[in-house]
Amino acid sequence: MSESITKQSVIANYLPTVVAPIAERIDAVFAPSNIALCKYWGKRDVELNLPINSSLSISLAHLGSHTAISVSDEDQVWLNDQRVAADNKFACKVIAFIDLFRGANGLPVRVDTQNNIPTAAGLASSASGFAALMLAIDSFYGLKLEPQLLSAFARMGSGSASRSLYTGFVEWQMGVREDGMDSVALPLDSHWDALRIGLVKVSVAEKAVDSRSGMNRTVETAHLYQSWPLQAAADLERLHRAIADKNFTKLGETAEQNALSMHATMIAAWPPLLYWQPDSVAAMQRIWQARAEGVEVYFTMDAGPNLKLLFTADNEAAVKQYFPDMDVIAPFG
Ligand code: 2P0
Repeated sequence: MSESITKQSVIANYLPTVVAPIAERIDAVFAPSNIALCKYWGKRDVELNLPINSSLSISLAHLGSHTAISVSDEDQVWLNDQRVAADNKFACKVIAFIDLFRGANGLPVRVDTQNNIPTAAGLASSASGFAALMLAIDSFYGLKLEPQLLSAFARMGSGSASRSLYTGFVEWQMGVREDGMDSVALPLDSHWDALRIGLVKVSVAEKAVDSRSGMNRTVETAHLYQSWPLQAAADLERLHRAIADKNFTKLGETAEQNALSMHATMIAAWPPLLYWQPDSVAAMQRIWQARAEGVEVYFTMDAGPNLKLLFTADNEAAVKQYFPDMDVIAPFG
């Protein structure tokens, strides 16, 4: 753990001496949202968002964030065509992230983000948001950073953003370096065309405890958390094998157990953290019932009440019988 290394000091090593816009505006760039099958939960360095465990995700194809940047006479942050107040938490995070690159005397900018997923509803909008912002900064300032640097820097905005630079399956390797420059995501060279993700929305309301505070609270107060790195390491290996073998049962079982293990550590935190609502539990029970009735469907959940279902294309109609309102995503197009 290093208290002295700052994001600014790490990033400065990789920037040109002068960082200035190369155009009045750049067209919006896109980054997908992602769902972790092996979760990122807990940091070994809070400043740099360095994780305690490696994680593995699947990107959500067309669902994510489009971000554009333009020169402006004052800093402005827009989200889904609405201007966000300058003292809003989201706007402050966006501007603070841009400051890491443009420096103290940088020109004011306008940042426009369009999310086509519900913001702060456990559908990982900060992942796609910071990944798209990183790509927009790279393009606006003409930085031409290598993919691994883009991933490492996006991670400093939000850990899960490191994974949103890529489509398909992505592994974020925890790394061991103090400056975190080996804590980057890499895409897996695997396609799984038949894989489907179902989004079951229980609530799209803003959550009371964001995942950043939730994970820090869990690390600090839950004794049960000590078992998490072992669980995550074993699950990561199982997922790699399941993906290589196209073994859907193994993939689904591992993802569901991983998510429930993460939630167990949250429940064991103090004050306790329970992101589930009664409808979340009802949905879990419906999934277990579906499995008992021979329909192969599994779920994963993040720091929120919504469920993400995992199934294969041949079972889509059967799963819809249980969840008629779910949105279905084909992550491999
Ligand atoms: C994940 N989550 O792997 C896990 C599972 C939530 C539960 O990554 O503090 O918003 O910005 O690094 O990336 C959400 O955490 O946290 C997250 P920060 P982030 O998807």
